[in-house]
Amino acid sequence: MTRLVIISNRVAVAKARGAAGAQGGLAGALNSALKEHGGIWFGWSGQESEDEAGSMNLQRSDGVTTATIDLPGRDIDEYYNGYANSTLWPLFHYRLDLTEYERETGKGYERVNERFAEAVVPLIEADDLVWVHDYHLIPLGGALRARGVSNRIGFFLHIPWPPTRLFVSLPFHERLVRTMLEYDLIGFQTSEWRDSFLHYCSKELNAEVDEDSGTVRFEGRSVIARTYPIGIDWDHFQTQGRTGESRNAHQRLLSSSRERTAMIGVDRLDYSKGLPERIDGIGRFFDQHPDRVRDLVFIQIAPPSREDVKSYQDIRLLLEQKTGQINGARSEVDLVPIRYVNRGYSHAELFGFYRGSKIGLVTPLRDGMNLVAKEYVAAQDPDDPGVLILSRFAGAAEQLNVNGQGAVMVNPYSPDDISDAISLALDMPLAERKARYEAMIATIRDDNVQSWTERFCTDLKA
Ligand code: ADQ
Repeated sequence: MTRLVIISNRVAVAKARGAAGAQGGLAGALNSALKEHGGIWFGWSGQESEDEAGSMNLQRSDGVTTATIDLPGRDIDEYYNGYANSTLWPLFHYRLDLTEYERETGKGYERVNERFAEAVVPLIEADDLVWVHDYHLIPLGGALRARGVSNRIGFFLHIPWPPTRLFVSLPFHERLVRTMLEYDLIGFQTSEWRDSFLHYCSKELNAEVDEDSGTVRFEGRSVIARTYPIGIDWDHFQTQGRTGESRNAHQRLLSSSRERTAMIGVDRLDYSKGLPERIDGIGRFFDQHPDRVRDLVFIQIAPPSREDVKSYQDIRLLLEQKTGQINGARSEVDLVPIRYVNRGYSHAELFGFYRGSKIGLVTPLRDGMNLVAKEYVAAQDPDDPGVLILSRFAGAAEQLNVNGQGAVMVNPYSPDDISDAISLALDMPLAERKARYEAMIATIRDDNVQSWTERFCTDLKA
């Protein structure tokens, strides 16, 4: 069988089981694909190296080899905090207002991609399938080709691809996309992101594009762009839901919310997730229905992420302020309307919290997919399911908005829309909740992360 070489910014080794935390499903799926195919997972260790050279750390466990390198402090600043998280992340989430355009960090980004290529090339064997992940490593395919790697190389983008008129604000945009055309297969979460990419290739590069097959022909090479919506690790998640830890979390949530309906949000603390806008929507709901403060408790779980980047420090402050304002205005001695929890939980605990919450509020301003939406539905009791409220701007909307059934769709920028959706969900009769749940559950169960991995690898091989 062909070996698999996975390359991503960070390597999520299955150390202690369940400790993979925020990467849970994806890490598990890639680990199991690696176990099946045999192969290597290569990436940054997350550590800063003492010197420029940096050595490689190889580890083998359960038939999977992980290879990591440390990065010098300057590389971490320029590549990771800089270009990846202060330029590409905001730009690809349509946030030109937060995007920084610094030539120096752009150089650092290219330098680290070269460093990655240099380190990983000796590990690649003739028939290996190479699979590169996400926006940190867009130019890696080109860097590998320049070193003579002629294997099949695929790339998957976990985040959106922006519309051409936004993307061209990036200095050297053409240089970046040209490197992408060195891959054999490029995967996107939704057809919207794929179409934006094809549009760019045709309009800005004058490439020959076949929309149906997703083929892009350019300067003698051809690459295929397709959609592979990522899913959750259904079996693993259900197993987590049967643990004592999960049942405990479920009980804790129920007993603490008493007669009130619990509504939950679970996100990395990131401006793309629409958290302040969500709080505004909840504020609007309480303004419009002051008598319902006693019916609803909102629980927001949001562990901080990327804390070295200023826009992330800002969003945290803003969220604390907005939550504090509503709680200040609406709390009673025995009641706090919003519980804001600044930490992460295991998937077992999240399962229990989702299960105990009759409303799941997932309102990103823009999101590649959003697996929390799928996890929320997967954790529901089929005989008494809760209601998912979902942003139309999440990639998951392409699958979970099924002819007006499925999730209750909202525009996350509109507090009135969020308020209306909460009203609808609070009063929704059981029959409708079941019908909406039924419309979503098959795709969440069957289009899981294993079938996602398989589809991508099969196409890459072909
Ligand atoms: P993320 O932006 O991190 O991922 P998401 O898909 O919602 O977003 O979450 C990934 C995982 O993190 C989920 O399994 C979730 O349970 C976990 N997680 C999120 N918040 C958590 C919390 N507060 N505590 C514990 N765990 C938490 C990126 C893209 C997404 C895309 C994924 C996968 O931004 O659009 O869906 O990659 O491709």
